Amino acid sequence: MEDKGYTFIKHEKPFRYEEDGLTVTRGTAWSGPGCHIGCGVLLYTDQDGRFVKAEGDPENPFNQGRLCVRCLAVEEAVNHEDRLKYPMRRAKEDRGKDKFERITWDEAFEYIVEKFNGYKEEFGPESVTFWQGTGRDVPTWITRLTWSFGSPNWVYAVSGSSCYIPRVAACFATTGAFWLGDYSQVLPGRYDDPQWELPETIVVWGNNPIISNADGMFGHWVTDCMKRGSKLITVDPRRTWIANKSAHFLQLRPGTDAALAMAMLDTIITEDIYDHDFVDRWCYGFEELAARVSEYPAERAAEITGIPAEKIRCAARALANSKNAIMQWGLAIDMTKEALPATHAISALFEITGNVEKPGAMIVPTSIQYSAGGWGREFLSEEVAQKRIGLQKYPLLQSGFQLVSPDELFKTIDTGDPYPIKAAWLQQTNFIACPSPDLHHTLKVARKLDFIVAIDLFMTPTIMALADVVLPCSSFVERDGIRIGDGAQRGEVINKVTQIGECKSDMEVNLELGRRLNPEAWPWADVQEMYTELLQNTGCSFEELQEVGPAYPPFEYHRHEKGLLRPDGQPGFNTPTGRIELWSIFYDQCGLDPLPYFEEPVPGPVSTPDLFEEYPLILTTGARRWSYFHSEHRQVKHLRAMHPNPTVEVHTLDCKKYGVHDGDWVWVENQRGRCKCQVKENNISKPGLCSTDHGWWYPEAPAEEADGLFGLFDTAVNQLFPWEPGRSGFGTNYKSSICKIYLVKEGE
Ligand SMILES: Nc1nc2c(c(=O)[nH]1)N[C@H]1C(S)=C(S)[C@@H](COP(=O)(O)OP(=O)(O)OC[C@H]3O[C@@H](n4cnc5c(=O)[nH]c(N)nc54)[C@H](O)[C@@H]3O)O[C@H]1N2
Ligand SMILES: Nc1nc2c(c(=O)[nH]1)N[C@H]1C(S)=C(S)[C@@H](COP(=O)(O)OP(=O)(O)OC[C@H]3O[C@@H](n4cnc5c(=O)[nH]c(N)nc54)[C@H](O)[C@@H]3O)O[C@H]1N2
Ligand SMILES: [Mo]
Repeated sequence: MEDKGYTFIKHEKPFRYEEDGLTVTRGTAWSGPGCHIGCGVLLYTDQDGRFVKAEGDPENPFNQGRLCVRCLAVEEAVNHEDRLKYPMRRAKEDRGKDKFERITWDEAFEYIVEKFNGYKEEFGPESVTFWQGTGRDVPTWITRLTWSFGSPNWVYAVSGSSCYIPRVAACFATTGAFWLGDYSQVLPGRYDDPQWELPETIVVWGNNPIISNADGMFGHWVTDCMKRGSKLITVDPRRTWIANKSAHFLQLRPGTDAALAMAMLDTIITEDIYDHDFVDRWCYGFEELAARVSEYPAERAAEITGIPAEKIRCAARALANSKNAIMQWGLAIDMTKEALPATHAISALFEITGNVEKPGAMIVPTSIQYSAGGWGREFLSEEVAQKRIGLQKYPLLQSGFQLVSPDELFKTIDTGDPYPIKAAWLQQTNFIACPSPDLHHTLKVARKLDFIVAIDLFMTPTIMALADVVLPCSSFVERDGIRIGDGAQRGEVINKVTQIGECKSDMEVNLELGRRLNPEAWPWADVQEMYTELLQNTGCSFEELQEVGPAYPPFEYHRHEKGLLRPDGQPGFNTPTGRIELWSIFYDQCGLDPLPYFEEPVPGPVSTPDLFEEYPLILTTGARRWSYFHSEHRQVKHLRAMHPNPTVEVHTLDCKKYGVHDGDWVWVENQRGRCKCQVKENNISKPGLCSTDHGWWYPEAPAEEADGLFGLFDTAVNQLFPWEPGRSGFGTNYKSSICKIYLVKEGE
């Protein structure tokens, strides 16, 4: 081990030991089944090598022994009889039919290599595309696979890339970094570390951290802080548990977040309670911002958002007058069409109040990963890189973002313009059932692909409808792995404790396939050797980290003052002006409005009043559930029991108005399509708002496409949404639409 200033954990026991006739292995729970964070776990196996249970590891500073319900039930998912256990192949004309045949791994790899190389030769490497879903643990490996094959087309098939990416894009464009709330997670001593200070205020904005634990953030850090005295401001159309515990609850109409943020900015500026010193020294464009937000006094925002003006002002004052504050924001900000200006406005709230790079405020964690944002870009030629789909239409994609514009990709697959797309590699995504809108159109277009390979833990509607080759993937207890970066920066390991069927991990598969496609890019003998290369910043090999992880990089506050946020070592932020750009030079150069703005969601009561007469309820979708990660876990009995069917939350007054009752099956419909849900009568929203689940399908329903594709055609809420991103190419309205509800007739 080499000393690189990292802090390690002193464990009492080795990483593997015996206890009461079981073997206990310490490690991390990271995906699959799906999860964003990677909690410290103790994994128990019996004498036959069978995985028995997972428990939280009290020695791990990240989760301190706590686990969510999906990890407590992970044994059921791992040992489930429906797991894919060996590679399979199906003739292209049998897509949609349950006609897969078992093949060997070698046959699978050889077939894929032959196909991919064939397209490369005839149509160029850009004709082969590589798809992932939400960032489980695949970006590092899939980018290397994509780029070392020579393709620029790395795909995440959600319209407007509207998960996390809009927030990251907006923060990078305007501040040169991405910001996280400081819950002490970067310090191994956590809440007891003397450097850390408790946030006085936590603003929970379009996020439900207790349930979603999103993007590297462990939700119970919020309750840990609440217990120590932090006050909350919550911005959500639904009265969540956290909203009920908040000093200020701003119950807004979905999709109006930017208007609310601008009114709060206006209050803070006109009442002169912003941080003058920070704004003078570190912000650019304050006067212009002040002029723009003066168009949104609280009274105007009250009309738009439905929140009384005085409530908006009080919340703005509480934030501005706090010694330090965290912006705990979430997906709802990305899932609005003009997500970029919304993010710009919301970030300005913590920026002009000086909640930057100080304890208990917003921080930029030290990066462990030299591969952040993708690994192996050097294998992609600049000439081919310019062919990335969407780059011409959306200049913002130039700014270090390596993904395609998914909206443009579907047009390209459909039309062959500007070039043919022939193949797709699907890794960790169930795209027709979960991220992609416009199900029938999407399916029709995707079917034009000549060759589709998927790797997954389970059979899914996407695989049944589209895949020509299926590869069985390991869960996290069946593989060695590492977790570096993403959210709370720390380096740690995932340890293999069992084997199911012939499953291989994503990393083994990418290494083995990558080596066959471009040996130079994959020189390692095995995954452990590959991990050691990636861990080089920690000074540990994979095997060393098994014993001493997690590894924490050195961290300090106020880095903008010390020249630690810019590559040239100058003080300030990594933007053209060296300041936080409230007026963005980069947006201006991309032909976008350099200041935040608000645009009404479409469709909606204001933007499309005629449609709203026919579909008189506001619709939001996808609020996270404890027991499911997106479209996963529906086969896991004890998790399914917690939430057996897709639901639509309807207010009591609307239940009366539309003649429906709790437990009734209804159609939720708008001008684009409909889906079937069970009514959950409650009053957590205002009357006039419905909220549905997302990602539903029924693993127990008939599988073949002709028989409904696991019930998907009835149940997919994304039939109600189009491929339609915001002006920048980022953001879309999955969480702010309109609908009507009516009872499902017998036999339907
Ligand atoms: N209406 C609406 N739609 C939404 C949302 C919403 O709020 N509302 N949310 C959106 C968001 S934010 C996102 S990120 C997308 C998510 O979209 P996706 O990430 O595509 O999510 P899933 O549909 O769960 O697909 C994940 C698939 O990967 C498999 N899998 C899990 N772990 C592993 C693994 O380790 N290896 C491999 N190879 N496979 C694995 C699972 O079995 C599953 O089939 O959905 C979006 N869709
Ligand atoms: N259990 C579980 N955890 C997950 C996931 C999962 O599927 N299941 N998915 C993971 C993924 S990929 C993501 S992106 C994250 C997302 O996790 P979060 O960021 O927490 O997002 P959601 O739960 O979709 O929505 C959060 C809140 O936004 C509110 N909301 C809806 N519309 C609006 C709006 O227009 N404005 C505002 N301000 N609020 C609104 C909802 O009522 C909800 O309470 O969760 C991750 N974690
Ligand atoms: Mo997401």
